Amino acid sequence: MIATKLMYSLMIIIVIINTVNGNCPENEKESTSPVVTITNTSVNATPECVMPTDCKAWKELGSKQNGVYPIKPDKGPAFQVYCDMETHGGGWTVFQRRQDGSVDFYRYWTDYENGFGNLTGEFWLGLSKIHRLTKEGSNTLRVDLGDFEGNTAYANYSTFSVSDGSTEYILTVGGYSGTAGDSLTSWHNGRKFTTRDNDNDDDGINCAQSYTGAWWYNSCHYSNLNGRYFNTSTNNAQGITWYHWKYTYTTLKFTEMKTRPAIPCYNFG
Ligand SMILES: *[C@@H]1O[C@H](CO)[C@@H](O)[C@H](O)[C@H]1NC(C)=O
Ligand SMILES: *[C@@H]1O[C@H](CO)[C@@H](O)[C@H](O)[C@H]1NC(C)=O
Ligand SMILES: *[C@@H]1O[C@H](CO)[C@@H](O)[C@H](O)[C@H]1NC(C)=O
Ligand SMILES: *[C@@H]1O[C@H](CO)[C@@H](O)[C@H](O)[C@H]1NC(C)=O
Ligand SMILES: [Ca+2]
Repeated sequence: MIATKLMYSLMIIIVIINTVNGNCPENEKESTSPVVTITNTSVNATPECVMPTDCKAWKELGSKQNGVYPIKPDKGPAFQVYCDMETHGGGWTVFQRRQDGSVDFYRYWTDYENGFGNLTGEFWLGLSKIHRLTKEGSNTLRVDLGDFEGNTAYANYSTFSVSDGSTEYILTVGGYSGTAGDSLTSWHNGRKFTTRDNDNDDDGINCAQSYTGAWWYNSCHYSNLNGRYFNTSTNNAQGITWYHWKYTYTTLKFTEMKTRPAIPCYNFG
């Protein structure tokens, strides 16, 4: 009953938003399916239509397919994200993926702030968008990992948020459970973000330069998911690593980072 009510509320809100903005084609109002077809999957492409606040809202609207959806988490502009609708209940807004080394992740501050890559391939959604997704309510984080032998593991965090640009996107993370071990809380909770051109870490060197990545470095890291992509399993802390899974800096084949509200939050005010 509650789910049905929420679904109707969401649908009405979407119609209102779209009518106010007047930016959806006429025929879309007649469509019974909320799924929209996205042709341009670039992180910086303009979304076609104003839509729900995140992937969890899309999921509750009835969308079951993984893929690219437009979202509008706050009063700022809408943007596109990749929604994982399958993993552990679905409704996850994915903000990072590594899988084949096709995208260069050794980039500067502006790129990490705004995002880069391809939402259906490798990408970083952007710190400013991750902040907008996590600044309100209670959010969770899930990290999915895969190695070159075909093993997978995950880390689940009951607390997750990223502060705004004026505070260098401080990571707040805690409440670990999972199979990958916790390579975030002890060294990375409360840390600012560091890139090769913006050193906010707690080490004499620039950790992003030394470990060819960009992360919430301390002095320096137990995890480096934006590190260099190696095409084979290697012991190299400059690569994509999650120390507490392997207890070595073994480079990984696959990573995905995703967030989801902890409790339903339908505050459209
Ligand atoms: C997709 O969007 C990006 C960013 O706006 C733009 O540079 C690119 O040309 C677009 N690609 C297509 C195929 O429309
Ligand atoms: C995005 O990446 C996917 C998977 O690698 C690829 O199939 C697709 O062609 C890419 N799209 C663009 C616009 O580069
Ligand atoms: C992840 O954490 C949430 C809440 O913190 C918990 O309810 C859930 O069972 C956990 N999931 C897994 C798969 O460990
Ligand atoms: C890894 O493989 C990809 C795709 O074959 C290739 O483009 C890339 O250069 C390789 N990277 C390294 C570090 O060997
Ligand atoms: Ca430093």
